Amino acid sequence: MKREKRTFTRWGLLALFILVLSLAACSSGSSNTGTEPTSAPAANNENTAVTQPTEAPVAEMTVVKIGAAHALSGPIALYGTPIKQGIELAIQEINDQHYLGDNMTLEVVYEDTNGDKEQSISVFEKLINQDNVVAILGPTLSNSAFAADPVAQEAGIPVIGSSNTASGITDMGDYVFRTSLPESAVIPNTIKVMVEQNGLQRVAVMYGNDDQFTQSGYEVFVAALQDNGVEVITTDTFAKGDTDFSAQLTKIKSLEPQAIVASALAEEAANIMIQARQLGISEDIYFIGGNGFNSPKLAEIAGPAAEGAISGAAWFISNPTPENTAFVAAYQAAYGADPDQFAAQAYTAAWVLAKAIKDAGSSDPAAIRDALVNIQDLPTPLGNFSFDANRDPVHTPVVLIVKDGKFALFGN
Ligand code: 1QQ
Repeated sequence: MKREKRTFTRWGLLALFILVLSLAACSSGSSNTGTEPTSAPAANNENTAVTQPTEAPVAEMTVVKIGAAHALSGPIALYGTPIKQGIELAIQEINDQHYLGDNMTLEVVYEDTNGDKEQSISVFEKLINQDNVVAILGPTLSNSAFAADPVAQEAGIPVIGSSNTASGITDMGDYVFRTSLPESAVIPNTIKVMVEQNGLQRVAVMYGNDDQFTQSGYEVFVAALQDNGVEVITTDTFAKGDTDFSAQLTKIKSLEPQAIVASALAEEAANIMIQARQLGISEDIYFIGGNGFNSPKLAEIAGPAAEGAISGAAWFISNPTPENTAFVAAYQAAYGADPDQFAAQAYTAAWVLAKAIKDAGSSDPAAIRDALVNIQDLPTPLGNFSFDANRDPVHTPVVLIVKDGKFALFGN
């Protein structure tokens, strides 16, 4: 009995030794698709040397997964599509340049939120719990962000919005960041410029009352109008998906404002502009909007009715900095179209995240969050990029005007 047991133990040890050797041989050529930092060198170099004495050890490749949750279908896809392209371009550059070293690359898991709150929540849950992403870029709308960002916050996964401009986004928690200038940092400047350069005094206000971005934008407009002594002669509301604005516009026409301030997403804004001109509201009465106006699709949909529309923006295509000109050229080469502000902000968000992963020297979400906070003066198409103490971006806004179907600089 005793002797038999010893023999068994010896055979067992031999089997274990063979197993270890064969596992070592296998893993020397495999790639790691997990999200562990590369700082741990290939754990099997010694064993590899035993089985393959003449070959240099093969370093493992770490693929760090990040999530991108954006509106890729539905009416909000007019924002989500350039956003996705901006992210793709940045990730391509980051990986091509071996920005994170020779052993680490980024992989993006794209998910479609459809611009919908509930879908944004489920997409965030999938990215975090199934894909094990280390950070999330998105979502497109503030309305979705207020629903989904708490999921990331609770899971300790950094989330970087690049198009969320409502007030209060980053108040959701210390894992929430954005590269998009909030309306509160853009609109007051827009109104000030319109008062100083156009003598703005009397406006009608329209806003979507079922969306957190259009509501927040409305509040910011009202405060800025008041601060600049501009009279609001009427306020009218609408909802997402509305197509008939004739009741509001007929009333506005009779009151003869100088301008119509519209806190609206692009599709509704375009329809409002078209119908205003159809109802005979003169071209001298121009539209003033916020971030919702910043898609080139606005002028594409509204055509001549968008001419003269004014918007507050965070970025302008002709900004001549080296980072911006390189970005615009690379985007044009990749997609055969001009980038818009949403693409520029999304491209910046992806680079900001890559920089944080690099600075952290780790793909641990908490370490990435801490590195994000410390990003200072990173050269980007938006300018030298830093977050303020609330994890919002700090840079100068611009005022744009639609001229011949394109955005031109009005002032800043
Ligand atoms: C927001 C916005 C929209 C215009 C994003 C596309 O700024 O929802 O916050």
